[in-house]
Amino acid sequence: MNNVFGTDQLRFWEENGYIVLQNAVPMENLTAAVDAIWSFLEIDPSNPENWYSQPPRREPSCTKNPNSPISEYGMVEIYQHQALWDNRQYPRIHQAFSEVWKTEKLWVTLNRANMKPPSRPQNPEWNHPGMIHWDLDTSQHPIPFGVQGVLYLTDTAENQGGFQCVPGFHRTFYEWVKSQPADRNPKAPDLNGLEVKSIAGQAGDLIIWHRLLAHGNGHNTSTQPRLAQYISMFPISLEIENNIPLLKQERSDRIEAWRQRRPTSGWPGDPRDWEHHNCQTAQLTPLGRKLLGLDMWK
Ligand SMILES: O=C(O)CCC(=O)C(=O)O
Repeated sequence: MNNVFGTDQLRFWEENGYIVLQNAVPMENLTAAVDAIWSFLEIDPSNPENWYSQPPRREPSCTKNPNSPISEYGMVEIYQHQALWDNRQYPRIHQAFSEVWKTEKLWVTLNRANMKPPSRPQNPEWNHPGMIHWDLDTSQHPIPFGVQGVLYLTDTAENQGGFQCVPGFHRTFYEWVKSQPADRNPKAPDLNGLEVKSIAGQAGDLIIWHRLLAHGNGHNTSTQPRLAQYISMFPISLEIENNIPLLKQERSDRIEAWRQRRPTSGWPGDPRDWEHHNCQTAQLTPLGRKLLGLDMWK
């Protein structure tokens, strides 16, 4: 496949720490993923009253509504649906991650989706202002390179609760950190002096970001829900390749999760076990089998 990113986009990536691939998947894939999220949530989206019908789980301590399949950040506990797999195994998405990693030998993350309804006074539990964090411990040395990604399933305005980040922070982090107290939170920055930008996008935009960018999702003050699927890819690290028992364990955890339509270990998961009861094991293409770890990259 031809490269999907041009020189200007790659320059933008170096500079800002994120990059956007437009039309990452066809429209029918987006529609299927949106339908899957609503079915999973047992919500008929045609009536806006329904968008609020699942009370959100409070993150990260899960003290409120611990059995809900959706969190106050809009994280939807759906992982193995065919529609999600069809996006993961879409060749253009793999090509984008291959260009960022400079290798095609990647595994895909078995991550979830997002649905954030608009805030409104009647549903204060859904009035989440948004969050900014890192998914890694930024006190470690050195911080290994890594990326994360999100696919916008519908057009998303700047005030619709979509992806937000501190652009360029992957370059300025090391200077910035010298100005911070020793007991700073290594998972979330003090935002004083940092500029958070909301990234509006169209349905089908895939945003890939450097994981050193402080990031999160925003406050949905629009009139439409925000819908997205998280997709990232990573090379099978040498450490894992060289450590056969670890590779076996990780592979079998992934394959079992796919086969049983359940999350891999470490995710909150869905107490209803909806995917296990309502979905078939997703069909994988030859690329999908490699991205899962069912077949090995040669
Ligand atoms: O919802 C988003 O776009 C950002 C999600 C996020 O913060 C994460 O995946 O760590």
